[in-house]
Amino acid sequence: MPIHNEDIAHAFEEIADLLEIEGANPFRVRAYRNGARAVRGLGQELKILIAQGEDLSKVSGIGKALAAKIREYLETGRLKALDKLHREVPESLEEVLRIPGLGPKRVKILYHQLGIQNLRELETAARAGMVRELAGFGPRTEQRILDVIVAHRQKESRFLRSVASGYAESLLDYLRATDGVNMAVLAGSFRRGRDTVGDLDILVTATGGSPVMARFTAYDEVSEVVFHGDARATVILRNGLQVDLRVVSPESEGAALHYFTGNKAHNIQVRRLAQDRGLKINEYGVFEGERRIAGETELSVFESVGLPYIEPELREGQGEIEAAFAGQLPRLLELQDLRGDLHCHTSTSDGQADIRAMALAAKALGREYLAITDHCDHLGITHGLDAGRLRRQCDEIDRLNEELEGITLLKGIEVDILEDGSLALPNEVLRELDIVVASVHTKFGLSRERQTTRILRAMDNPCFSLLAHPTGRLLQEREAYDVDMIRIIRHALDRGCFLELNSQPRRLDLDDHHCRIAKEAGVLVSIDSDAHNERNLDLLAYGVTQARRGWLEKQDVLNTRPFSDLRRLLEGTFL
Ligand code: DGT
Ligand code: CA
Ligand code: CA
Ligand code: ZN
Repeated sequence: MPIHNEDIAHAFEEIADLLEIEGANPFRVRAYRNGARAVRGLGQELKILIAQGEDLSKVSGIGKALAAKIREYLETGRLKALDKLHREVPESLEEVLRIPGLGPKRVKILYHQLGIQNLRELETAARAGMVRELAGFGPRTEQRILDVIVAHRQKESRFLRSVASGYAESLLDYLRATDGVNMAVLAGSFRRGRDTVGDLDILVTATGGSPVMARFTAYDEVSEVVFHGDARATVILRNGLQVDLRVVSPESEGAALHYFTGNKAHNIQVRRLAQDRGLKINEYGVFEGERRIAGETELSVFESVGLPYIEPELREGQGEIEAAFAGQLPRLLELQDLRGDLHCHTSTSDGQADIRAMALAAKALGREYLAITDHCDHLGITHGLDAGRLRRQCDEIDRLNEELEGITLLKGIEVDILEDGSLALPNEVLRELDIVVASVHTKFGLSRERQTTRILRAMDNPCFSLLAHPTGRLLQEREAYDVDMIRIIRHALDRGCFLELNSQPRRLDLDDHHCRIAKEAGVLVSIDSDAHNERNLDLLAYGVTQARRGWLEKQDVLNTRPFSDLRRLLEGTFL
């Protein structure tokens, strides 16, 4: 994706909006708005103008400061000023800002006077009649805000698994505390482990007469009841998340669980197998004529059509039925198979805890090893390490390894892959390390060919160990950059290096599809937390779920290896 004038204008407008919310000097705000207008009015792509040697600072509305910003954006694909604002202003305010009719001026008032940080809080305040009291708002504006929020919610697409799970847990606990309820669990895409979910599907088994339906629709967080029947209801929570509830009696538990876990393609295949045997499968059971022959457990459903149990993460209609019949279902990776974590940050760069604290926290989670991989000093990453500071960090790791029992620290770095495929630190520095985690943090917009070659070339460096977050995607925020992942996977095999499955819920990169390709190619995947604090070390659970969707088994994953084997494998990446 080349950078167009519109991209730059848009970034300037975003800066202006965020500055205005922060209450910045109005002249600064106006400068960015004027800059956006000037850029849109140029009539010629900025890249070309610069190549022609045009002095942008002379263009009316741009000036010296913005000219420098334009160059920064064209060269790096980012604006530090915008990144900084994104860190300062609550991210959720931007969803408020996107509501038509709510410009930065009004958002600023809502934020500073009512403390509103997101749409949900705005809706609550509007329903409580607090918004109309603000200067410049009034009852009609308040009503319009509510209308827009409701319409917006219907368009709201998918939710991150990590976001949905927070809401799901409290709702499940609430339902479980209802008279007559035996079981309340999630089915649907959540149970299949998808990284985002369209809605939550809750299955409850309860004895007849349980008040669970009424309790569900009366749940505190429900903002709208879409449908309400005897065995089925659909509601929308205040954050916009839709929840479907199905209630069945306990003897249908397995059949219903299978039916509502899906996906559709998997369900259709299983139903066909049943038809071939003269059976009928629905959410209540497996039937031969009128007689129920299975359905209490999911296993009984599978067995009724001659299948072994198939894990929910595999139920995508992507060959799992065929594999099951061939006796070739994978024995899926489990969280406790992971022995270590090969990517994390400390307060030496942009993390929040020091090395010792990270080591102790990892040990408490049962990890046997942890690679310390702070950012290197490049493109102004806050407190990135240069060669000198890295050497001091290595000394500290040596000391800690002497002192700490039960966990081994690896000396590492997260080094930038530059545009030409070289690494941002010289090999004489990298060679001293146990692991070199390399990643793309700039120039996301290169063509597919150039982006792919850039990464292949980086892998050719004998110091390269592991490609972090290989596609750079940020779920619901940024598309993957355009690369030929198949070629990268093949090259990793040739070079004896590894690919990461980054466990941050917004990354989960590699995705399930590429995990499966890596496995088939014989390239080991490393499931890492990329933790920036002690708490995030447990994000590995998200990575494991994604890995399971990618059919990965214990032997397909680098950090299931005991430390001595890991060492050897990492040394193999050094020529
Ligand atoms: P999502 O919500 O878009 O992330 O994806 P799913 O897979 O959760 O889809 P959803 O919520 O529409 O349906 C949940 C599960 O229930 C789905 O995996 C298959 C099953 N299901 C839903 N409706 C039907 C239906 O009419 N027939 C059959 N056979 N299965 C259904
Ligand atoms: Ca669903
Ligand atoms: Ca659903
Ligand atoms: Zn990182």
